[in-house]
Amino acid sequence: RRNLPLLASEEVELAKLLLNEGQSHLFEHWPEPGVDDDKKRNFFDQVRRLNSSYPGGLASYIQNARKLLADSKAGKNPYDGFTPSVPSGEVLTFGDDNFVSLEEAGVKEARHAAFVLVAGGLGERLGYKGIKVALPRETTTGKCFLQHYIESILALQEASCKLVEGKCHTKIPFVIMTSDDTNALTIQLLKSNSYFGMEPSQVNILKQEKVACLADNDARLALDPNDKYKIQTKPHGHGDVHALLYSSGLLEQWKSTGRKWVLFFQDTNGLLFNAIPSALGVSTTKGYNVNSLAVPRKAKEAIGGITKLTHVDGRTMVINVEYNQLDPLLHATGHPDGDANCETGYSPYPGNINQLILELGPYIEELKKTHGAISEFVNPKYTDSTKTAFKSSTRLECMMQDYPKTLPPSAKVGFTVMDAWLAYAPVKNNPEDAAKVPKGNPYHSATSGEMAIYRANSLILRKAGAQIADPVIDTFNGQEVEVWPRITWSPRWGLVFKDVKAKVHGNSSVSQRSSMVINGKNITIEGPSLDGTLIVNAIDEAEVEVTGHVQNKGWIIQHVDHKDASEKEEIRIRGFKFDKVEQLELNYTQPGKHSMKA
Ligand code: UGB
Repeated sequence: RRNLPLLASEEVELAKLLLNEGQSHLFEHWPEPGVDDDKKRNFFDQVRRLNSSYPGGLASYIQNARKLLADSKAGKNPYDGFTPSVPSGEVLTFGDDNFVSLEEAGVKEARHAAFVLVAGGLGERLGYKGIKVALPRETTTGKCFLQHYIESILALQEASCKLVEGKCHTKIPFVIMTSDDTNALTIQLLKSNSYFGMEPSQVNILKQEKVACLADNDARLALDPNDKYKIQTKPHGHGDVHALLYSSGLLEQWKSTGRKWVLFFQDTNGLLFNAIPSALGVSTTKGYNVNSLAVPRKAKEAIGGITKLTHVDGRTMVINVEYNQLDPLLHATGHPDGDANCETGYSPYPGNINQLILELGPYIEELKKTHGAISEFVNPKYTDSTKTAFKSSTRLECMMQDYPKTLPPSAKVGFTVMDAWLAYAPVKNNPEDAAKVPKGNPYHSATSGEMAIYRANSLILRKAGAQIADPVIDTFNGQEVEVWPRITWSPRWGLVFKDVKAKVHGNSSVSQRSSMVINGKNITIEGPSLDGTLIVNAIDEAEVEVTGHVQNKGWIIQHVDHKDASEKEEIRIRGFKFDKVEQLELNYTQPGKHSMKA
């Protein structure tokens, strides 16, 4: 008290809170009043923010930390008493009758949905300086992930409304969770691109706060090494999204406007919207309170495994076991090979892609109890086996997919498995790390993320009846990948398989060296044979038929070394670029029917 400036009563309460929780070291170095008073006030501003942004306040944070740190020191396993087994869920096959009818059910229901993108992570593993949602999803159009996500939501909104009689004014709400690391750049990206066509009122940004770092096993808060009046902070993880949604009041607002579903997704999965309509169809037809999307998982792949956990006391739950915990859990429960592939060549545990569909009503009821607090964990790096000191400060973390952990056994928790080629191609790893991924496991890099889009689109067109050439194998940034024809389309053209099938006729063919960009809604590919590059742009009111033979020099793929500083970072990390030698570009800006015979 001697060294505190004259404090407002709230600041006194915050100081007491810290002292009661064993944090007197935070004040020990403070000089007498009159010295650094502004800095001392700023310190309390920070403490106020840390206190109000954590469910239960800073006292709860410190108490939770003490408990988790003690458990960690004692080597307590969070899965003690649980036996893992392989759960059963919905397994979908792309393009079959069941898939098509689920897509239809999902599109119909989409007007009752709200989307939430968690985009607070900086992507240290990718080694890219900007925000990840600003990265091009693919480079035939250069459209970034955020643009693709927004265009996909708008396409769903339009298609869903079309299915109901009369006028439909639904605007699907879209929330983006940012952090101090991503907030300003995300807002700037939206504003400088007119929200990519979405109405600004549809978009809500919720910024997550970081949490205090912990210096030791007593949960003494760490001071910032560069500022002795500041508590060091680090990200708390994507699990923050639940508390933020709860405290924002948006959930109640959505409920009052007839929303039924909240769909969560991550920052860089360019294939995700291929899976959304059918997965939402599963949620609605099965009545799932929680539906997690999954893909077949390669053992040791850095995605969590969806696991059925059975406790000795009889409790069971189906939950994600994070990738770094699955192997020790399996070893500890009589599986000597740990996280290993089975005879299918995949782990028997489906891979969690962190796309969750929650039913809004039960979600709100649960959050009324928990206020969005999610089960946390701590991962201190100890200096030695006595586990008495940390190499660097640590903090509590939480994950959004742990939401079902607090649900009662009566909750309907399910999952939906789809082919990875259709639904999952994240961009997470930098070129060096990706090149070290064991052969046969996915790279999760900018290279594989873009190539996966061409592969998926080629396979979808094949399934629709078109003749798409086989891929060639090539190596970029040390990663061997399949190079399929570079085919992309706008979400409004091919939202669901039925749309694609209706717009592509069986005698169309595309050679391996070709690129095709379809940018418009009513464009029918009436059987052209393409050997080169074709770009078709059309306004909605134009009905365009493309036919005939298109032959030109096309776009040639050039290798780029990731160390080549003369190239832009977003090109270097993918390891290739297009030399746009020749193309046929068709632009339809007038309404009416158009036929193009090349
Ligand atoms: N994110 C935030 O918004 N805030 C944060 O504080 C941290 C992250 P990572 P991770 O599907 O590929 C997850 O780092 O956590 C956002 C699942 O846990 O890319 O290693 C961030 O911006 C795992 O089970 O992934 O692994 C990004 O959008 C598996 O499903 C998202 O959270 C894996 O993703 C994920 O952050 C996967």
